[in-house]
Parts: sequence; structure tokens; C-alpha cells
Amino acid sequence: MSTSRWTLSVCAGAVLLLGILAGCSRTNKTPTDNSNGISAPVDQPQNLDVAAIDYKPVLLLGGVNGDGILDPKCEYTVTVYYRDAQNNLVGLQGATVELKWVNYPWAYPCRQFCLPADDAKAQTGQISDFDPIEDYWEISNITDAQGKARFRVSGYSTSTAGCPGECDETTHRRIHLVVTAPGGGEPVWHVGPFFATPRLSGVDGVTSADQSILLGDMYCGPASYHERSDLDGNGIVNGADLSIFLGIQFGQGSLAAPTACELPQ
Ligand SMILES: [Ca+2]
Repeated sequence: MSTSRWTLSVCAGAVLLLGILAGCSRTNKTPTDNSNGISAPVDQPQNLDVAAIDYKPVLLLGGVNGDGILDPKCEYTVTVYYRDAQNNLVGLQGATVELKWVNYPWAYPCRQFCLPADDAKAQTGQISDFDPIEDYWEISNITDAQGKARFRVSGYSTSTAGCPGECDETTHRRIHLVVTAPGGGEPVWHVGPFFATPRLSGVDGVTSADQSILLGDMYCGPASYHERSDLDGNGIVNGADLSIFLGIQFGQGSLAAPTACELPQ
């Protein structure tokens, strides 16, 4: 194992612990609830620092359409900001955003991740790296004119057991989110998202079989929480998650199972 991978492994444990300690709270910095209204100027200044980031708390492992393209409804976004001369947060174009995790079974139990062999079927600009020996995953993209980096990762839950389930689904297992300014410099590390999925049955696309599992997780009981079905990442599984699920089920983007999941374990 290389030094960098070893360092990451140690960091993964620390970040995972932070995620567990954070429980169901959202740890992302949110400079505005209307980040879509912020755009970078055409003549963005040089040598800007990362002032803040805004990211979804959950990354959805979806299916693919008939052409093998990952479901756009499961797109994951990170928005990066700098501060302008008036101290406003403005979308930072050209920053590098990386998602990193080591797929230890104890860290992400009952999850299978999948990426297409062709990055173009995942997300424009996305570059994926997978090390089958260490089960190390690294996915990167560059922020656009609005400061947004976009990602898609496919996969599914490997546990179909009902309430309370065969895996501990009560805590958020988060991954690393690493941001580097356009001019380079020291990367900034954050506690990133956890993984949920509409592909709860682990076979085919998103179907009624998956819906049955989600409904089971919804009504499992007030003392139970199922991370796998928390599609909006707010710490509870309820009708809001079912609404997202139905949008995916009938959205034509998760019609089939990905074909690149048979990776070494
Ligand atoms: Ca939820």
C-alpha cells in the first residue's frame, strides 16, 4: 500500500468517526439556499481561494438507461465559492473536486458501487479511478461557471432484508470530499456525503421490488433508521424519500442494472 493510500486509509477512519459522531446532522456549509442564482463572472480573477462549499449530504447510487448512461436524477453536485471584493460568495469556476473512499466492508456495509468503463456515460468531465487491489475509489470533476462539480456513481444495496435489516443502517458512513482551487495549492478536505440508493433490491433497474423495501424501511418503526433509503439525506425515511424514489422509478433513467459492478471484493 502506498504512503498516500495509507494516509487516506487512516483519514478514512477519522472521517468515518466524525460522520458517526455527527449522526444525522447535516455538516455541509450552506452560504445560501439559492446557490443556483450565483454565477461566476466571465472575467474571474486569478489565484482565488476556496471560501466555502455547498454539497448534498447524500449521493444516490442509481441505475442506467437503455444506453448504459447513469441516471441523471441521481446526479451529485458540489458547489465551490470564492469571496469577491464586496465579500459576496461567488461560484468558483475551474476548481477541482474529488470524491474519495476506500470500500472497506465495515465502512460501507451492504453497498456495491459501479462505474461504467466509459466515463462519458457517467457525467461530462468526470474522471474515475478505481484500484481493485485496495478497493480504492476516486472520482473527480472540475467546477463550471456556476461553481458546480457534477458526479454520477451507480450501484445498489446488497441487503434486501426487511426491518430491521441485516446491516447496521443507523449511522451515516461519509466519504472524503476534497477541493482544490483553480490555481492549485493545498487541497481542502471535508467530511462528504453518505450513500443511499433507490436500487434497494440490487437487481434490474428501479422497480416495484425496490419500492417495497423502501416502504418497509419507512414503516420499520420510530426507533429505526435506514440509511440506504434516506434519499434526501435528512436523517429520516418518510414520504419525501418515497417521492424522490417515484421520480427515479418512472423517470426512465434507471431502467436497468449497470454492467460494471462485478469488481474484485
Ligand atoms: Ca429522508
